[in-house]
Amino acid sequence: EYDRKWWKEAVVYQIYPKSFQDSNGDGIGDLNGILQRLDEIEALGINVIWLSPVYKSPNIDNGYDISDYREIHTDYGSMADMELLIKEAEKRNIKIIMDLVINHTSDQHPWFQASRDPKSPYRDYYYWHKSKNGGLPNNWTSFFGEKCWEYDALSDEYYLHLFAKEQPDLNYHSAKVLAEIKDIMRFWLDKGVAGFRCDVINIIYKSSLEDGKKKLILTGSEHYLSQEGNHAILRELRHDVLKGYDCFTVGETVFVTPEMGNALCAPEREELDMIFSFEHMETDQYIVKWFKKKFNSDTFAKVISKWQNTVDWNAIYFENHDQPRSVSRFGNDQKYWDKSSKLLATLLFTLKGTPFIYQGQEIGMTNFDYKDMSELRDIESFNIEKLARKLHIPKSYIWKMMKRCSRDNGRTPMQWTREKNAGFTDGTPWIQLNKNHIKINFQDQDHSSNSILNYYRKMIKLRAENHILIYGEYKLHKASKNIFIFSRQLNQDKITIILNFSIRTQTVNATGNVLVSNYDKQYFDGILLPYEAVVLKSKK
Ligand code: ISL
Ligand code: CA
Repeated sequence: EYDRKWWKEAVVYQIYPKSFQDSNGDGIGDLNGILQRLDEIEALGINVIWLSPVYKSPNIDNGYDISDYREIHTDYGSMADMELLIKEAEKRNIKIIMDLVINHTSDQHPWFQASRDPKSPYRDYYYWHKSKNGGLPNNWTSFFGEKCWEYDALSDEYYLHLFAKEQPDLNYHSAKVLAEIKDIMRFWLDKGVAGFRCDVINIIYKSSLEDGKKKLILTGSEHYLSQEGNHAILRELRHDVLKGYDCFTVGETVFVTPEMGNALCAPEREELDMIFSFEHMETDQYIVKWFKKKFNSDTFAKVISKWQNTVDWNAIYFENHDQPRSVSRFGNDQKYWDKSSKLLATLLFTLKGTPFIYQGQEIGMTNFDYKDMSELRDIESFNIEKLARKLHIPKSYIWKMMKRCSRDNGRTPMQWTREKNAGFTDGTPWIQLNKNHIKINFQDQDHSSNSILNYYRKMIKLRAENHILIYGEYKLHKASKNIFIFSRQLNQDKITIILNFSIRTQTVNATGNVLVSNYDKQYFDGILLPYEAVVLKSKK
């Protein structure tokens, strides 16, 4: 028999609260808005909601810069609203996991403010260092295209920040920091949350602050990527906190190979339960995401396959709040918008692992239709634009980079209706809606049996009813000529998934009874239409 776990059988829905549903007309999504949409989430077949940060925060990085881990941002509501949301979700058998952002805090966090005084007991909560030879303490570079050190006049020293300068890194060499984090985790677990999505969790421990080997990106990263000390912290959190609760963790882990992935989430390691790996999301880029190459579905399929074969249980995802929309990226958001959205859904729910849907993905939302920088809101985009201008990259090319790669592609408000502001808000949205909400919206799709939304519902139901799609062994059959074929096997049963990632009609050799087809085929004759996806059932 296989190792049954509720979080393996679950389908997770990620909510980016700011862009999901506004309930009070201030243009910002909020907790009450989520509450109003719980029925829709339940009807989709969701078992777990991952809530992107709703804590108190100056929102320099939309909540990934926390100034109080035990308070709700007033934009989103109150702690009472949060408790009600947990309770109402539970009534619908939906659990909630929180975003745990512990690599850094906000520079407005009281710990950081106190730590600016060299004599403060909070001084060692962060990395404070003197200038070295008149320059910065080391040569590291940040995730957002800047230097990693910021000068603070109050203490005449620099502090480390791997992300924006408003996000100082916590120092895990201090036992006090880890003790604080454990308390914060218990605080939320005691409130009834069912676990955490752990932000950049494999870089929290810096083994040394020495200069790094000069690299095109992230100089210095060999001193903090998945260090032994990082593994030790994860085991300690598991042992001292998580073990006492019925919960799970999914780690956002950057720059990991399948082998490193195993070291982070194999069950016997007792660290994380699953991870978001990035390799498949990086198949359409050169070195950094800002330099895109043409999407190649064969490479994509091979990378996915490699992970399926190496890591026993992983998070399956094609979108989140940091990524452009999958249909615009891996599918075709024009003529084959419907078919390719459904093809990607077919893949999402038939791979081995826990599937994560990002809000709007279930209705095939696409990248933004903005015209210039003034419509963007993301700090990463602003910093990269600044850097690109400094490097004399032509303005028109910079805008092209933004259009394809900006994180705001995934942050346009949820398209609920065809009306003005798409039912997201009665006020002025904090970020512009995509004008295509007239064509792409929840309400229309809810009423159309053939919609992408109803295809998602069907696939989620199919997965829930067929343990073979959850626990079955994965096997690759073909990843070439834009055709991806794999199977899942359990006991005597076999399910074969056949995907045509192209606009060409192609033929393949496969037989079985049709379980699902994005062309509503009743039987399969080996001919694959553009972006066709078909799931066949047979005996081994
Ligand atoms: O978004 C990325 C690429 O554009 C990633 O490099 C991203 O910065 C990285 O995956 C870490 O992301 C997480 O931590 C960041 C935050 O800005 C992201 O929203 C979050 O998902 C810092 O907390
Ligand atoms: Ca609001």
